[in-house]
Order: sequence, then structure tokens, then C-alpha cells
Amino acid sequence: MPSLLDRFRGCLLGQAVADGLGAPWEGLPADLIFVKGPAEKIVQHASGEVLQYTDDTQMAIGVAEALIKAGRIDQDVLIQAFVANYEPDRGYGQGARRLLSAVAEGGDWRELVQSILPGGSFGNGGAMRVAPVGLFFHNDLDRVAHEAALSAEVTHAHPLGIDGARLLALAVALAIRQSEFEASMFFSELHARAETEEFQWQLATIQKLDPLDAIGMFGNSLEAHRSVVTAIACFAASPRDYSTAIRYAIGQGDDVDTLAAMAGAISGAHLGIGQIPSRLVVALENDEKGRDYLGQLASQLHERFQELA
Ligand code: F2R
Ligand code: MG
Ligand code: MG
Repeated sequence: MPSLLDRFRGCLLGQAVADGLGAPWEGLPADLIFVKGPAEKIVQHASGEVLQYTDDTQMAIGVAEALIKAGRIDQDVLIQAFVANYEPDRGYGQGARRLLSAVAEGGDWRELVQSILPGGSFGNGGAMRVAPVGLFFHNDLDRVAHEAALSAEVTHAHPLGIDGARLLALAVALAIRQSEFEASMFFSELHARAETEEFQWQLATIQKLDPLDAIGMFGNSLEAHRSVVTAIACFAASPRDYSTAIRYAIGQGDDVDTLAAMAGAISGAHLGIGQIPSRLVVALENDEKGRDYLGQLASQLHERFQELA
């Protein structure tokens, strides 16, 4: 069984690797990926080219850094971490780009988050970056849900954007708590904690299905309610094999860096770093906040978790 530290590493690196595998294919329809890829070949990554992560992982790094600094989600610390790490070329969502640029120029996130998109964003940005919250509070599911909501609120004010983040963080926490994946307990816990009607419906439905049949049912696009349950299903359909979970995610088409990043974070948390093919881990970019930094960040997060436990 992987150690807790291996699971922390597996989660952060599993997200980054999957994000990098999916990134070149983001926005393409599934049939084109099938013809030009296919997903099976994409996850083999025979070229060995450097895997560049995107906004999903860059923002997850910000969440981990903020947790290490404050020991909880302090929303002002978090937004400043996002701003400090922000590199627009990493492929940010339009709303996120506008919000982070405005905060960098002195704007107040509490006002901007309500006004940039009508009713606040329901993009999957709150969920794609939340995995470190699931790691850090995995011993206490109520706390996971609460801190995940706080982490989403700085950029995503819409209830669906917030609920997506809560559920993804809970999926990471449950995946780390289960030594053997148990689908009915996993999904009934998520269903019981969903707060919005849409996610309640999706999680009630998936409980009646084989996760493999559910992957194609709930969407593959930039919105939280069209990607979070799909990514969770990709993990649940392959709880013992990281590459297969990522293959399912990339095979869906459209927002595939994000589907893969979310599935990769859950799978890595469950299986640990030892189960992520090393040829993929070594292919990950290793500049300032690349592979080595992600490994150190996972260790620091784990150390801080133990201090506060
Ligand atoms: N944005 C992208 N990819 C497209 C462009 C990348 C391209 N390859 C490049 O090189 O530039 N990817 C990233 O964005 C997603 C996460 O987005 P996030 O952080 O949630 O941003 P945002 O802007 O808040 O929401 C995303 C879109 O959802 C729609 N939307 C959200 N709330 C809405 C509302 N209230 N009303 C109407 N529409 C709403 C909008 O279209 C937003 O732009 C990830 O895929 C990440 O990888
Ligand atoms: Mg991205
Ligand atoms: Mg994306």
C-alpha cells in the first residue's frame, strides 16, 4: 500500500502529468482525437517530448502554496498566490484571465468575482485546482467541503462552480482514505454531500450505472457541471490503473487537459506516485515550478498536514 506521502506526491504529479498529456488536445472533438491520437497512444507518450502543464496545475500549485503558508484556505493569501504564479500563456479561462489581471492591478476580487461573468463563473476552474484541499483535509470530509468552497469562491461565485470544487476535493479525500476502491460507498458519500440539484442528479444517476458507461453521460466541456462527474467517472472506471483513467479522460474530447488533470489527481491520490509510469513523470517539464518543485511541494504539504493533525 502506498504511504501517505506517496499519495500526496501521486496526486500533485498525477495531475500535472495528465494535464500535460491532455494539453495539446484541449478543445478538439473526440472523433478527431480518435483519428489523430488516439488516446491510447497519447498516454503512452512514445515521443518522450516535454509535457507542459497548463493553468489547471499552475493554479493547483497556488492552492498547495497557500495551504502550506496559512494552514487553511485564507482567501486573500490564495488569490495572491494565483496572481504571483499567473502566466497567461498557460491557457487560462477568459473569466479567470480577466479577474487575475484586474487583481494584479489592485482590483478587489470580492467585487470582480461577481461581475466578470453573470451570476459568477460556473467554469471548472474551481475544481481543476482543488486537489490539494482534498489531500490536506482528507481526515475530515466536512472540512474538505468547507475549505474547497472557500478556495473556489475567490474566482468562481456561481453555486455550480463551487459545488464542482467541493465534489472534486471530496473525491480526492475519499480516494486517499480507501485502500481498495469501493464504488458504492464513494458515490453515495459524494451524492450525500452535493449541494446543487444538477450535481445531485448526476451523482444519483451514476450510482445506478457501471462507471465505464457513465463516462460519456455528463459532458466534457469547460463548465463544472459538464466535466467534474465525468472526470470522477474516469477514475472510478479504472481505479487500479492511472494510464487507463487518463486515456478515458482524453478520449472524451473537448476540455481534455482538465478532465485528465482532475482524473489524474484522484487516481494519483489513490494509487500513489509509484503507480504513475516513470517515463511520464520524467517527461514532465522541470523548470522553476516543474517536476522537482511539485515533488517538494507535496512533501511540504504532507509535513504541514502532519504538524496540524
Ligand atoms: N480556457 C481554457 N482553454 C481554452 C483556451 C486555451 C487555448 N488552448 C489557449 O492556448 O489559449 N482552459 C482553461 O479554462 C478552463 C477553466 O476555466 P475557468 O478557470 O473556470 O475560467 P472561467 O472563464 O471562469 O470559466 C470558463 C468558461 O466557462 C463559461 N462560463 C463560466 N461561467 C459562466 C457564466 N456565468 N455565464 C456564461 N458562461 C460561463 C465561459 O465560457 C468561461 O470562459 C479549463 O479548461 C482550463 O484548462
Ligand atoms: Mg488548462
Ligand atoms: Mg482545460
